[in-house]
Amino acid sequence: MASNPVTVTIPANCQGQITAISNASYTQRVDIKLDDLSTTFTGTGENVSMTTTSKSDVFLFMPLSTERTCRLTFMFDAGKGWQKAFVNNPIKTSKGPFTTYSIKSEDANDNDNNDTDVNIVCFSTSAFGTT
Ligand SMILES: [Ca+2]
Ligand SMILES: [Ca+2]
Repeated sequence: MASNPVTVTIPANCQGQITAISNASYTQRVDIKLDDLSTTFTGTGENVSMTTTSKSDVFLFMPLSTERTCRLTFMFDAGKGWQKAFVNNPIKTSKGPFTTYSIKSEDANDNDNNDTDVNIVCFSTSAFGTT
C-alpha cells in the first residue's frame, strides 16, 4: 500500500497526460498537484471517465527541463463526506520515450482495487532523433 497522497516522478523533458476512470458506486475524487498546476478529477460508476474541474476527461502537461513531482490524493464519498482511500503502489512502466504510471485505489472492503484508476503517460520530447 502506498501513502495517500502518493507521489510519482515526472521525468525531465516530458510532456504528457493524466486520466482517471471510476469503477465504483461511491463518488471518487483525485486531487492532483504538479508544480503550480492543479486539478481535481471526480466521477462515479463502473468504467466511467472521471472529469476535471473544467469538465475535461484529460489533464495535459507541458515538458520542463527538470524532473518534477506529481502529488495525487485519492478520496471517495460514501455519503459522509470525503474520506481518504487506500492507494496501491504505483506501477511504473518505461519503454522507449514513454514512461507510464498506473495508480489504483480501494474505497471499501471488496478489494477489487480499481475504484479510482489513474493513468499518467509521459512522453519524452528529447527522444526524437535517437536510435
Ligand atoms: Ca472496491
Ligand atoms: Ca470497484
